[in-house]
Amino acid sequence: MSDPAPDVEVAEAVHRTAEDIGSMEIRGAATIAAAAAEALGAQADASDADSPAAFRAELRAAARILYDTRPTAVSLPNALRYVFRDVDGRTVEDLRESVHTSVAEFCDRLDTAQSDLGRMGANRLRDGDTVMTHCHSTDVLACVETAVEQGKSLSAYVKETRPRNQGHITAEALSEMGVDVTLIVDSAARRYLNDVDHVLVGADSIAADGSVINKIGTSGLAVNARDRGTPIVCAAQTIKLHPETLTGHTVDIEMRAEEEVVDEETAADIGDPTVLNPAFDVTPPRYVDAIVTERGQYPPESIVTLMRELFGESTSDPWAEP
Ligand code: RI2
Repeated sequence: MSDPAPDVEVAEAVHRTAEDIGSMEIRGAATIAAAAAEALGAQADASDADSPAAFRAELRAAARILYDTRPTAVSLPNALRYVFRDVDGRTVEDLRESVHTSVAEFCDRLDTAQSDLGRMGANRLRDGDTVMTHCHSTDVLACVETAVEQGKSLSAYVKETRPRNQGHITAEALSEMGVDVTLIVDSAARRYLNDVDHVLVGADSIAADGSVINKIGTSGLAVNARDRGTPIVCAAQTIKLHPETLTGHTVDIEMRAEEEVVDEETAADIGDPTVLNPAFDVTPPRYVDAIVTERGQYPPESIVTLMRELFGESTSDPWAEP
């Protein structure tokens, strides 16, 4: 995507947020969405545009910088679309205010969606159950937290999730909730699946056919879970539904730096192999038992009906030049 026109001012806060999303200082699909929306609010605040057209051009340029950070989690473009949808006004002041209203409404809806989803997901969990987690998903944690608040006692096998070990964040969060946590290396998952009542994963994007795009390793886990007969549930707010897949687009899988897998010195010691580091993979719908959203629980194959209802058949790209 092209750089914004050189005369368009983009706030420092937007560049900082974009860098933090790119480096995964800010990560997790829902967290990225909130940060991107808030960065548009910061852009509106920082703007000294002298006309509504100039204000809109700046906002578009900011959105483009945010959009370009990570390609897989659709919550990011969906957040940008949401904020732009309600930006309206005849003066710069009106526009600024409408950005703030829209950002606040978006962030409120994210919070509400996550707690509604948490209640749905908690209904699946029974007192004494054991779950297995992959990576770190705030939507998954919302389900477990609600179940714990309902008085259910839970145990968890937490996969460490190489290469970035986000499982450590999950382990800490679950321990703080009072869940009995066992940390395992990723390749030990199959060994313990017989002891597990539910595999719980999040999503970065969900395609119209019900495929779940989530942290690398999810698809292998799902195939193993199916083989063992362990139900696998994806907890994903509707902001993770990828509307462009309705019209045949595919979801880009982000490739990240080799250094996340092996440092330069070690790579040199082992003969400098080619290193591939895909951040996500695609789990076909036949390996997923249910997708839990704030709008209820869906068999993956029927998520398309919800996607149509919420997004229609076409999407806008507010970060693109008009
Ligand atoms: P929540 C994460 O991606 C994981 O893949 C996780 O399952 C997903 O986002 C959803 O996270 P990354 O940003 O929105 O760590 O449920 O690459 O928090």
